[in-house]
Amino acid sequence: MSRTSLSRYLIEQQRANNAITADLRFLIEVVARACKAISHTVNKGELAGILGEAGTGNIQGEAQKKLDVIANDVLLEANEWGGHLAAMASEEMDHPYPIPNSYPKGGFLLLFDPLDGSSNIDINISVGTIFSVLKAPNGDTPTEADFLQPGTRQVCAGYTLYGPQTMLVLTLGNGVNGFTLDRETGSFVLTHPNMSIPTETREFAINMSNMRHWQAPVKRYVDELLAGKSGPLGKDFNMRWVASMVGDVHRILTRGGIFMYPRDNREPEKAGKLRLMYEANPMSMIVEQAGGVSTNGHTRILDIQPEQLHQRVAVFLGSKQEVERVTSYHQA
Ligand code: AHM
Ligand code: MG
Repeated sequence: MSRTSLSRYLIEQQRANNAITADLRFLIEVVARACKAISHTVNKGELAGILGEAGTGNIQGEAQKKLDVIANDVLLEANEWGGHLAAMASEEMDHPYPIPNSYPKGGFLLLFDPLDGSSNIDINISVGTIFSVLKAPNGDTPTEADFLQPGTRQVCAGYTLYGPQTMLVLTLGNGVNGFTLDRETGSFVLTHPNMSIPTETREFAINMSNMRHWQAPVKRYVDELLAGKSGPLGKDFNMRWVASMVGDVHRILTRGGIFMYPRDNREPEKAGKLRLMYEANPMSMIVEQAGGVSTNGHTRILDIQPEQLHQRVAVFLGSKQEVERVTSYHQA
């Protein structure tokens, strides 16, 4: 059986469906190439001396791991010279990275969390890269304000999961497709066409250790999940928490579930832990394109007008029935 490579899939999308331009196709190929390099480095682990702390912090005051910094550099270097981008922004950089003047500029903005799930790096558990693509509104000299577009304006979003297999999951706005890296040929192969999230589920994901800090609607909902068959939901639920959003979302795309990272009372000024532009928006586009739902408890995440590049947001995403239920509890 002949397999479809990522390159062939993208060419066919460009030709048949006009879903993407040649520039966007090139952009995705470059991101995929960078993810292969990151995958290779992640696989080497301590053999390459790349585990542990970098000794630096990012703008959110989080300690950076060596691999956070390496993955960020790989994505910057891969994407700066090709002429497809106007600028990049990363969870690990204070400000946007304009394309150097020595290179031609293109019409897209690329945003990424270079290595999501940092707490899993040193313990050999799955991590991932998340990315989002927007159009640059003002030509080739973008400002920070140009990035502040709602998630509905994303032209493409994806993630690469560095797990037992390395997988790239991609949406161009017409469904979700999963590609597995064939390490022998070096190409991503379409293995999971038309991924879709079941409407109903019996599985939830939340960091339960924060329970005492949650707000009332989330407490109520999780109490009902835990009450199982004899409770108001009338069925038993199972729990999984990878602590890598990429891993948790990938499970939900594969067999359904609900993922929650609510805002809580530890740091009431923060609207959650996860970042809107690098994590919530791309994952929400993927989840919606797979038939799921994604909200911050009140509104659709993709409709939120961003105010800051690094802003945080509460996240409830996954199987429609459960995300709608917990969202409705916030309105009660
Ligand atoms: P990171 O970008 O610093 O790695 O943080 C994001 C991660 C998500 O991947 C994951 O869902 C969450 O943080 C885990 O949080 P917790 O440490 O509370 O389990
Ligand atoms: Mg992250």
